Amino acid sequence: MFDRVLVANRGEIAVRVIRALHELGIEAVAVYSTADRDALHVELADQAVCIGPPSATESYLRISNVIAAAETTGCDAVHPGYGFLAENAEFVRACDDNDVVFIGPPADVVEQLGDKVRAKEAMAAAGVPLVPGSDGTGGLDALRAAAAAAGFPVLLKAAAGGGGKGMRVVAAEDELDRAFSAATAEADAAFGDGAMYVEKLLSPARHVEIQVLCDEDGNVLTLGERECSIQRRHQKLVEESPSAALDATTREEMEATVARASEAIGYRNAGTFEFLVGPDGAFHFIEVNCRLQVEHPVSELVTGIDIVREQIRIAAGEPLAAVGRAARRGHAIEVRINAEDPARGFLPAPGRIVQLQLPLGPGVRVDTAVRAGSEIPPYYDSMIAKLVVWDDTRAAAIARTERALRELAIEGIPTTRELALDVIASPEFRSGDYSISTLADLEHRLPSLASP
Ligand code: MV4
Repeated sequence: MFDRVLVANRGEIAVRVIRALHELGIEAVAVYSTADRDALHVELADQAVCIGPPSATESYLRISNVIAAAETTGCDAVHPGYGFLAENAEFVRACDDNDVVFIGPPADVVEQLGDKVRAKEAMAAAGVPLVPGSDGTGGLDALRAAAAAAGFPVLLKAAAGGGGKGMRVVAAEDELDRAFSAATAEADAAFGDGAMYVEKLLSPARHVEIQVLCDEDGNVLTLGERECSIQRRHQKLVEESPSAALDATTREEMEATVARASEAIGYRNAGTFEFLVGPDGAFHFIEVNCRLQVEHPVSELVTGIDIVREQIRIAAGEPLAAVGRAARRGHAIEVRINAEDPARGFLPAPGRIVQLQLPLGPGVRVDTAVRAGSEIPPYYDSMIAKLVVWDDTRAAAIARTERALRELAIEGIPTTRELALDVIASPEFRSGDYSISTLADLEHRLPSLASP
């Protein structure tokens, strides 16, 4: 096992990883920008290294600084968390070159799956159902033919994109030209790669993902699904497991598909396979996330497996204790609390938290790095806490989520707490019958968003 691990992240996920390290008897080394000098992750770590000024590109994203921090403190491994360098193949290679274990999949796997077209090719070869669309990237003519074959409306997607970045809906043939030029330019500017592909737009659709763990011997454990359809502008707001969209047969088919695909591509460590589930209940692969995800606690609560601990054990060469399907029990719901102002179109609203009362009690977990007096810096993600709740049934978990959200009190900055309360109270959420467009449809009649 490792003696000392660098935590290459900040905020709640850095704290989450430090906790797992300490429980394994491993020393944690934090990195921080000058904006995070007084942050909780710095305080909880055994050592901390300043890696630059507030701007993420000059600190948390700067590979040379992160590697230097690992080297100078004698770390055996690096945990990247999510975001920042978590899915950066160049960073994984830099770790390899410096004999620091990257806690995640190998560089070539990260690189292959980062290219969404290569990922789809690999999935097709493994017999994973895809959304109809182009076989690869192409110029306007190739994409026009693929779009016509799939049928409009289509989605134009950037091969280097993901998570909704560089995506465009094209309603009809005569819009393809303009959309293609704009999307190509945008993707080129954002990713340095303008390559495009098309897919038929699946609608209404649900966003359902499967969590997987793979050890260094190639053993695979699937931990079931997370339903992530409640989102606005590609930011998930509520996640839950199990999903009301899946019956037992479909769930097993999805998990068997993911297990087979993981073996086929030589996947290692924790990963998430994203699918769209159509109105007919059929599932279609969209992408793989080669990292620990924000919503991982939902799967932890229904399986009892500490995913971060398993990531560390796997990276140290230890085998999975169980393979196949992880046993699960009950229902888990996660609500993200963001420092955003609903009165200003959910613009990030950094500032000082004056008062903080976190919910406690049975079945309640809060992952956060903020406390009373914390200054939320404007440079990073606006998510400040995750409320994660477990209970025996979905109805009980919903009641518990409402109870915990009401207990939560944050003063000093606006947050998405009230929006979350409204969503949880909505008949759409309570019925379990919702899709990725439900929140947008709901917004105009939610009390928290009513004009004063
Ligand atoms: C789609 C889709 C519908 N049809 N692809 C968004 C994130 C990225 N992982 C893939 N995404 C989607 N791909 C096809 N062929 C719907 C989404 C999608 C979405 C689209 C618009 C607005 C919100 C969305 C939320 C989740 C998924």
